Amino acid sequence: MHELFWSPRSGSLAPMAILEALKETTGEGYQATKVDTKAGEHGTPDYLANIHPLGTVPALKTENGRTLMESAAIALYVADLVPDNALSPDKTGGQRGAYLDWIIFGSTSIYTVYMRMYQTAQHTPEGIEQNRIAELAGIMIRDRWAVVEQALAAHGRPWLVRNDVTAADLYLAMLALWYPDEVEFRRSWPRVNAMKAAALEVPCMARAQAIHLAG
Ligand SMILES: N[C@@H](CCC(=O)N[C@@H](CS)C(=O)NCC(=O)O)C(=O)O
Repeated sequence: MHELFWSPRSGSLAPMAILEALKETTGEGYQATKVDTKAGEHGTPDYLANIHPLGTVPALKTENGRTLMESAAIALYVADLVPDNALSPDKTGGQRGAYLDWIIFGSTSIYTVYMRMYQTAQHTPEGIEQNRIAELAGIMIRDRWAVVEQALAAHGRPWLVRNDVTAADLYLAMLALWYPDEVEFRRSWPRVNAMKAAALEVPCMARAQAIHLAG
């Protein structure tokens, strides 16, 4: 059985949603192991040695014993296990490239910028003001959501990759939830906001969100 190490309001939301989809479609459950980051459980020698060497969440212990340590890798890996390409386009089809691109864009170009906004101290070199780093991250994150908005406007679909939802939408919706100003988000990037709202209504995502909110 897969084991997901997760914590509320973190990058474990989309991976959990996809595990929920796997459970729903195949009956294959997973173990959700909550990591109390406020209590520092992600920094214990055991967690660092056996789960994640950087002490972050999420992490996924797979059935073959390998532990995946990147949210995007977990999302991609589990989505490929969901039957009938329900959350991931076929490898041979023309949508696969865009699908991979959006998840990796989310994890490298958006997630990392949020970390500069929310964990500013860890991302500030000595001698530089933390406020300056957070301010620059704020500018960068707006540019990046504008890229997603433009893509949705260009093809006119509610979802990023195809006419129905993929793991890329769930992943980007998770990131959209982290924006600090909901009103600004809705006003500035209405299509992304609509995609986020629609993603939260997908049953697997709604269940994962409920678990995360109950936290
Ligand atoms: N690149 C990693 C980033 C993971 C990450 O930074 N997770 C945050 C929560 S969203 C975390 O665990 N922070 C705890 C800490 O760094 O102390 C991924 O995509 O999984």
